[in-house]
Amino acid sequence: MKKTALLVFGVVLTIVNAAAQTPAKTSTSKSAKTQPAILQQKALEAASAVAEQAGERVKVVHQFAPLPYAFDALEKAIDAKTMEIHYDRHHRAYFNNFTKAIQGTEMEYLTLEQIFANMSKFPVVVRNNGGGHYNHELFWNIMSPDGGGEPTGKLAEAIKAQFGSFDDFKKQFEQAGAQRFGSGWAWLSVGADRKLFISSTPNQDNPLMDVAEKRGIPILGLDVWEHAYYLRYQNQRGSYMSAFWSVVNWKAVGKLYEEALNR
Ligand code: MN3
Repeated sequence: MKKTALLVFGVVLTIVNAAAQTPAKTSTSKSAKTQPAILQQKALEAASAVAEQAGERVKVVHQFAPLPYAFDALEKAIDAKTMEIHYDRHHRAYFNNFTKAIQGTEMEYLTLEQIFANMSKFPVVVRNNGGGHYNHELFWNIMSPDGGGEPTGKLAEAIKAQFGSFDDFKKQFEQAGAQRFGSGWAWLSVGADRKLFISSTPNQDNPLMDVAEKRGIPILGLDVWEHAYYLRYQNQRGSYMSAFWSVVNWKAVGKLYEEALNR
């Protein structure tokens, strides 16, 4: 049996000869770097295409990446206790339940984006927990203790063109979050027409899923589940959403925007 470990953009893959009957073994590496899930997916897809050409199957190794900052780093918007519970319990549970749910199924050979694109064909447990894993990884990576301010460059231009001004954009985005009844997310995404749009999804759905009302590539997401804000803000979701802007990492969002345009 031919087995090759690939390290692509910090993502570890194990390639196993398709003819082999032995189940694929997975491997991880301490050198793997933290990457937004969306960039990991791109790397995985590229590696997967190469492996498929060689008649091999790629088993995707999902990773629960370290939080890119300390629990108390975003204090100006989100308190340390909320961050700790949110990352270490909620996100970790989504991750564990997702990897457990796909074990021994065809989904082990699919990237998150490939699963999301066919979401309606897969079990709800994968939709909730795979979505939960992806959404939170994106969320952690579009925030930073050095965040805030305004976007620059191409993203700033696109926001102005699409929403009138940065302030109008923020208003519409907060509205999407406020109008989400119960649990869910507010999103800024790039549509198939390459234009930005704002949307909201229930539970752990996201715009990459074939079940989403409006589909696109998310570049900014805000968790509006009560677990994301209740300790400090109680029922004041609006106060949490307006504080969120002080920690948004526009540099990271701008990078995701350009990545989305380059697909
Ligand atoms: Mn959450």
